[in-house]
Amino acid sequence: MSRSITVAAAQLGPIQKSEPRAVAVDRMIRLMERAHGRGAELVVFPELALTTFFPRHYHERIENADAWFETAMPSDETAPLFEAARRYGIGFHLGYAELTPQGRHFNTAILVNRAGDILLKYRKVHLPGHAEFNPARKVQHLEKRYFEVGDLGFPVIRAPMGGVDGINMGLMICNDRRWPEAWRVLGLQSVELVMLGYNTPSTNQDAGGFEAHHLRVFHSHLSIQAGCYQNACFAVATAKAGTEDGCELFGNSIIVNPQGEIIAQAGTWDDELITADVNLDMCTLGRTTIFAFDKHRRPEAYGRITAQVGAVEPEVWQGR
Ligand code: CDT
Repeated sequence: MSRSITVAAAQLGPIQKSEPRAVAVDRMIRLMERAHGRGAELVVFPELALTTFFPRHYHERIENADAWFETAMPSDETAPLFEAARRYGIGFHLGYAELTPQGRHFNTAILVNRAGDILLKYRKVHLPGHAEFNPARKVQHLEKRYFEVGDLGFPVIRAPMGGVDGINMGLMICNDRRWPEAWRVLGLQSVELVMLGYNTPSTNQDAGGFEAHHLRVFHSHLSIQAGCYQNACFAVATAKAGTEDGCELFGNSIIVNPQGEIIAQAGTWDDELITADVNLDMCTLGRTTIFAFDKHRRPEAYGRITAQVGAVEPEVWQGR
């Protein structure tokens, strides 16, 4: 029996600081309705999908940022997404800011099935940016101020999705996609479908002229395509795009196959649905040949990957 599923990236255009969650949720439900019309069985929404990308806004008193966080999932405001999942028989992935009952703050993503059950939760590990206001920056990126490093590792779950009995599904969030370690930890759990959302500024303020504008999208795609190829999996990568509160985020959401090819790509920087039919059996080739981990990996040579954080300088050749 074919292990095929139709997946969708539901890119969101900008959400302004003044816009309440209900506006975003309404737009997401319209995208789910459209996805259903196109036969999609799983919809992937972006990182921090319910609000503007608030880490660009500085709150001197950190607790004043709590208004951006969800204390329950579902909540009264997000329940309509879960109802839409049941109504349309569609699973979904949602990124949001999580405030736990213990007062901990995470940049979180969940995977929900068509019955409205939360199958998997992931908390972002690679937090970019800085913790203090930086007067040298035109736009702040305060993820390190508002979030703790995720404490759930990179989990993968095998569960029914769409018409397929069991799919190995894993999550990462935005900046994680640039880290091969994140992909490989998912790959080592036989992940077949990776879902990720992102909010990525169109310009790199730290580049100092060394990163041309178009390379922003190139680096995002390069990372996702390499991750899929090297771990023999599919990915659905969904942007929040457009100009939020004067700050531009790029779109270019993509769906990628295990050969590393882009099989669908968004063309706008607004609400946009892209879909692809994904045959999970396509993962078998890579994982039984060039990337048959059990045959070819050499962990005894990879010690530095987990033993070390920063790079050290190499030994210097002393000459003859
Ligand atoms: N949200 C997120 O992780 N964005 C980063 C850009 C950071 S620029 C300081 C990304 O890797 O896309």
